[in-house]
Amino acid sequence: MSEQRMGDQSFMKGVFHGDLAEDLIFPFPQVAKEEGENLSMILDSVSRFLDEKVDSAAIDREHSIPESVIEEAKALGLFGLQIPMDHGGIGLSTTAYSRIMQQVGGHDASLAVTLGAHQSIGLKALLLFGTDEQKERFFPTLATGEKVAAFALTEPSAGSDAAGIKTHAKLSEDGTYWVLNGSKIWITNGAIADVFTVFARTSDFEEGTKPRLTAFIVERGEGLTTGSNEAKLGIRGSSTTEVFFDDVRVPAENVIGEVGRGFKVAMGVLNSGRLGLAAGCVGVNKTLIKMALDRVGERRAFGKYLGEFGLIKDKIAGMLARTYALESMTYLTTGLLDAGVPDYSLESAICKVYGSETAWWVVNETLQIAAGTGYMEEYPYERILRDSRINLIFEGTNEILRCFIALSGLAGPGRELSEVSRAMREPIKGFGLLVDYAVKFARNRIAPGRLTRAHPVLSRETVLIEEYTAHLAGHVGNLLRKHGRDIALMQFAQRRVADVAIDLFALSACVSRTTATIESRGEEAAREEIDYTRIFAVEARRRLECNVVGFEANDDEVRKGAAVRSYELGSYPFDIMG
Ligand code: MYA
Repeated sequence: MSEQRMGDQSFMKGVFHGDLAEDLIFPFPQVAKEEGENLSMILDSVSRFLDEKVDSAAIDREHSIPESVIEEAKALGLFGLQIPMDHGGIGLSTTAYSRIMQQVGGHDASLAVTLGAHQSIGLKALLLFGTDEQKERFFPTLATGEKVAAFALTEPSAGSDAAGIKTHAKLSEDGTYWVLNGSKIWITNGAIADVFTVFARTSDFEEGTKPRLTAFIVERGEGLTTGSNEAKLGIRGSSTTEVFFDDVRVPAENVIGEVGRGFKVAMGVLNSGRLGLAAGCVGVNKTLIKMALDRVGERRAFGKYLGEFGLIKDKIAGMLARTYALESMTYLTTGLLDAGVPDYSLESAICKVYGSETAWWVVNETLQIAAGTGYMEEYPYERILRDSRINLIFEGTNEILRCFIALSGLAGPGRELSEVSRAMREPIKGFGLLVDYAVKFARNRIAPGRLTRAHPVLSRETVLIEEYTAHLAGHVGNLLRKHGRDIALMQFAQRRVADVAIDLFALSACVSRTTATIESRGEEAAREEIDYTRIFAVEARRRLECNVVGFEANDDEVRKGAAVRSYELGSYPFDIMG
């Protein structure tokens, strides 16, 4: 691996260059012994609390989480999981935090979202970018849950387009405070939050130019009001409201990070927040798998248990393998973060997309196995299905995240190619660069990235990763050479690039984790892990083949044409009546 790649410190960004920076993903991260013991104890008490006190059907029916449940969650420390101990929190790593979110998410989505909005994103900017003074001031009450946090980014004109924010802040003449005006929508914890991380533009509005955003800590008080709770499809026990700022005075010392660098703060928060969501989805999947297994073991049809039918076995195998892939990629990424790897933005976006889609698929299949029972309100299936739908939307829609995965991955090779093309215009000055590029190009052809640390039992899966990493790098080069900057507008191609990246990361995570299991427990004891990896790899191969073929042969233009013509008509054009 070249030094520049090492410097990137992102496994997936390396993959876009055709590199497999295996030192970043091997060995599969383990929870440190001391934290593991602490985590087991916390998980025991959290599980007891969830089983004994959290009635999800009632929360859904009543559209609220009982005060007693929130109070007990606070008493258990669930509002301060990652806040450092010297500020009154438990000081857990991201891996341990995510494992707890997994447990909560697997039991009750409304509670998970309330806790997640507080600490996955609400107070995260303080944790990542806050000054010692700010932490000192806010953490003690946030850690105990005496105060609740929320993350206020989204606006009517700024959903996926986070840069479209209109809420603005103006510095007072004496420079001691900012005056905040505007509004936010769909703010989780809106009705219960006391402390909001708010993103506002601190540059004048100029059509077509990106604003300078700044992140502020804003306390509930004069000028800050919240709307009533929204009626929602799912996660009904969580609070979602509008938030209004009417000449709210925010002390200058409440700026988080640098003035004008708020977009970086927002993205930093979301990069880490998306992992909590992915972990929640692991929990949802495990709960559903348990429900599906109970069902197929007790329900009989045509003289057999459901579990004896081939099509049911197929569904169960898919659930197991996809959940294994999700769990592996999520905890591989939390491990990277805990190890101090600075850039995990691509990996966390992949976990969010794959987690939300896998949970959506698993809930649908579990409901299908339960058939009529699954559709009835009396049973939990339909509630879990409703609760799971939001995961594909919030913390970045899966569509916008696919574009982000592709474009962020393409940026490195894009920069390299533009440097090379500049060097070609000035071959004498750029000679060294051209030689480097030619050497790398030749090396990638003869010896594409290799995973030498994968266990030989997984050689087929390893070759699949290596082959398709080379394909991805090749197609990325072709796309960039052919379309240049226009690739930013080509979402069909971006989706294929993102889907290849998602499968490569999932497979790499499975291979790393299964290798660790084989090495520690032996091949025989790693039977399930090996089989889950194989099942996932067979599914992934089908998608990879299809996506790679699609780079050259596709019906993208036909689809675009059909869509655009329908926009003019405004409806479906046919009727059998003529
Ligand atoms: S909170 C609201 C969620 N909103 C979003 O997620 C917004 C989505 N939008 C975006 O992410 C961005 O706007 C996109 C960029 C990606 C579209 N990391 O020109 P650009 C850099 C690092 O591409 P844009 C909610 O839902 C980029 O490289 N850097 O920007 C709460 C570039 O840098 P440079 C990044 O076109 C729900 C610069 O920024 C990243 O404007 C409550 C500009 O980039 C990144 N990620 O758009 C949830 N992205 O200039 C509670 C961009 O140096 C959940 N950049 O080249 C709790 C969990 C529940 C558990 C559930 C259990 C069931």
